Amino acid sequence: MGFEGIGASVRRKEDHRFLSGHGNYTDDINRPGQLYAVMRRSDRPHAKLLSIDAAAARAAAGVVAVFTGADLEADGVGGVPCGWQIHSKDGSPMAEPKHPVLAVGKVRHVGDPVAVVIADTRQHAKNAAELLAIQYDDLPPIAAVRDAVAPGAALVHDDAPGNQCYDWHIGEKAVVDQAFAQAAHRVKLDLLNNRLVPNALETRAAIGDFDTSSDEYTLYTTSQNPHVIRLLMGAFVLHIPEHKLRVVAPDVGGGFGSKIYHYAEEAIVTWAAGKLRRPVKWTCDRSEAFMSDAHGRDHDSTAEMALDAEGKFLALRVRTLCNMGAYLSTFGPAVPTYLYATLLAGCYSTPAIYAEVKAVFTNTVPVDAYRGAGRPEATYLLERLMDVIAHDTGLDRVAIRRKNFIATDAFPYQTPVALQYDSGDYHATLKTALAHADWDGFPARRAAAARDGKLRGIGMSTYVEACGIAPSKVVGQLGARAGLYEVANVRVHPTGSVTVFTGTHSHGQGHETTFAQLVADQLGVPIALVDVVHGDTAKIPFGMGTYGSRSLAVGGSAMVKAMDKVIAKGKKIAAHLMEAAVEDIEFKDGRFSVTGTDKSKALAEISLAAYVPHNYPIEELEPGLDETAFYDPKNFTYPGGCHICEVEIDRDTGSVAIVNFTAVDDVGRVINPMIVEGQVQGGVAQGIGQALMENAVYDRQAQLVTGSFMDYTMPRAHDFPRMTVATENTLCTHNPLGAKGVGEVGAIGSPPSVINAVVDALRDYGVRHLDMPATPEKIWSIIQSSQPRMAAE
Ligand code: MCN
Repeated sequence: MGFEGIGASVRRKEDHRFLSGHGNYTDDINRPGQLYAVMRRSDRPHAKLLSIDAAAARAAAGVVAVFTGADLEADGVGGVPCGWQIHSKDGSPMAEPKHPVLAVGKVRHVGDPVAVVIADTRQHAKNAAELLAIQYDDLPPIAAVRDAVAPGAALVHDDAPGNQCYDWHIGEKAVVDQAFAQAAHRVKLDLLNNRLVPNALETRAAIGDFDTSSDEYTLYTTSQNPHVIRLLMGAFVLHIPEHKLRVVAPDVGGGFGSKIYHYAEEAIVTWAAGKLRRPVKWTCDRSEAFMSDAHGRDHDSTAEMALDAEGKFLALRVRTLCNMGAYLSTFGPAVPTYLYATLLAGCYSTPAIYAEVKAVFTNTVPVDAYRGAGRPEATYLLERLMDVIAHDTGLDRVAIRRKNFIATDAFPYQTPVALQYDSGDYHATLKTALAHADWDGFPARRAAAARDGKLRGIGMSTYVEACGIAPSKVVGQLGARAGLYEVANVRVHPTGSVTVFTGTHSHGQGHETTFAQLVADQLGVPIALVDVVHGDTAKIPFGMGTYGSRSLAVGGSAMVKAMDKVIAKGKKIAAHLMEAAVEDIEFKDGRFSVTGTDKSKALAEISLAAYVPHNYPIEELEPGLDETAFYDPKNFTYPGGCHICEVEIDRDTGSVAIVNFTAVDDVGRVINPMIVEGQVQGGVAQGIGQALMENAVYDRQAQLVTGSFMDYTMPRAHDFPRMTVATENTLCTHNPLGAKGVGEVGAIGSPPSVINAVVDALRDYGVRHLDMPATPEKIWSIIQSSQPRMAAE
């Protein structure tokens, strides 16, 4: 056995299970007597729901039940709750219209569930769902944010005047306005952040079960945070006390944020299982996922920077209109406010920042966090603005960034938009990235490409992100309706193997390996003897799940604290067994020893004594070696870095090939370098997807025209180059591991670097900005419609 502790690139323990087909996903679970649910969804974006005639569906083969919104309402089922309340700048709470589990009175987006058909087979349920006769009275649909705020726009919700959810702000407007009045340069950029569909490999699924002997409900679901689902669904939707509701999130095949939220289908199958006294299973198909999984991004922004004559930033002003979709998803309101606008300092020492964020309702699928959640939007805005500033002022792209970076000795650094960064070194990540990408050698490569008739460009993005959102007290003051601590229970078994119960949830991130590595490091137990249990409210203590790259920094820190307790108790037992003072016991590499002697005992000997307490200090110490710790961080962690992208554009087709990609990220102490590299690569792949291909498009009638993989372009392996991934490691100063998050850095840092490279490749065509995705069609049109300013070299 080689070294398996912190810093070892050990192979992922879970992969054998996944690669050999032994994963246990929600759809793999089948309960005796199980029925199948199929949702009938609205094909209208906005309409009054006049009537639903279910007679033919009820009479169809195999059908056990058909339920509508009226049935659920009559039974007291509540609406889908929102987990974060924002207040507008005038102090009023956001508009929070009711989100019925099944539509009542009105449908508000294509895909809004209207009725559920439950039958003995999925096919029977599907067939019957088509027999439902639904009468609608169409209302004017709204898809785009600008249409939603136009005077006289139809209302998505009667109780949200002007379609406004909130009108929020951060920063000092007067200070910023004054800085603009005195500035030598003012640079302005309008930009869109395209709407994305998350598309995890495993679509959502849910099984509701009811045990008549114990009156207990169980929900198996594709979730990133089973306890939060239990809390929201139990308390607000179905009114089931927590001790009678178990939520199990077994293996989950990717989430990227889209499986954080409590979805209507989870409540529907759980409620129906109770009514029918039989398990009810629902599995989403792919086209259904396009119109029912929460979407991501969808911002329409204006950014303005005021600069002095030397290019130092004086003030930043941002206005953003963001699309909430038809209803508020669990964390939707928090994304464009506390996860976006608070990041607008980026890695720059801009002294004054003012941002206004207006969130509006439209007849589209609800929008919520998608890998990065608000932070990619902030980074994209800032990093496009950097290049536009360079374009407009003639300053060098690298120089403008360096000139305005927060100095390496300025940490802790208080930004003007609430956050206090604890550590970072933006000069170091930039320098390393420039070297890896051979930035200085680019002109020669551009000239060589031009000789082959290709347009070549290079772009960078320097970013900071905030992850492991915390502390609970502060987020509570900001409107969160949940705590954001994490919990771990470390159970050392009598013969020294260990089970860790964590409140986080792994759905691709490799926690079963990295968390076992923490145990190997701290307790000296080989990872083969460590099991990590997550995702079942009946097994784990009340935890907050996985999102916002929090699992290591928050969940891992809770584990460290729990292991500290194990060691402290182990020392007392060891002191008793070896007849020494507790102060003289030290613990290292899995052994307790008496300082200055050759007396020592292995952890397994101590744990055996703890569970077989024949010779044990029973007067002072409880038996057992099983410790729990809760950890509520003092602050976020702040990874930062520099991504550099190099592209080549085919003039005839407008298609973009990424020929080099370099990511240098500072994620603090790294537990498993191989997993960290994989996380960066995955995030960058999603960032490249957003920048070049992915786009959820609604037409003016609010029909989703990119509702399948035929129309919604997902990047594939051949779209990616071999990436250079490296890390710099300034430590987080406030968690015991010194670790920062890594799960989202790739999706945050990469999109602006790609667009900056594309714009650079097109610089001779007078291009200053291009909205994502930079599709071949867009680029081809630019090339066709303008003459290059100068002949290519
Ligand atoms: N890690 C490490 N050293 C560090 C930081 C992290 O070794 N300094 C390891 C961790 O131990 C963990 C992994 O890297 O195994 C990711 O850790 P972390 O940054 O704490 O992120 P989370 O585990 O909380 O995962 C959430 C994050 C988010 S928010 C999205 S979205 C995302 C992502 O992770 N979704 C993913 N990565 C994903 N990867 C897969 N395969 N599937 C998803 O749905």
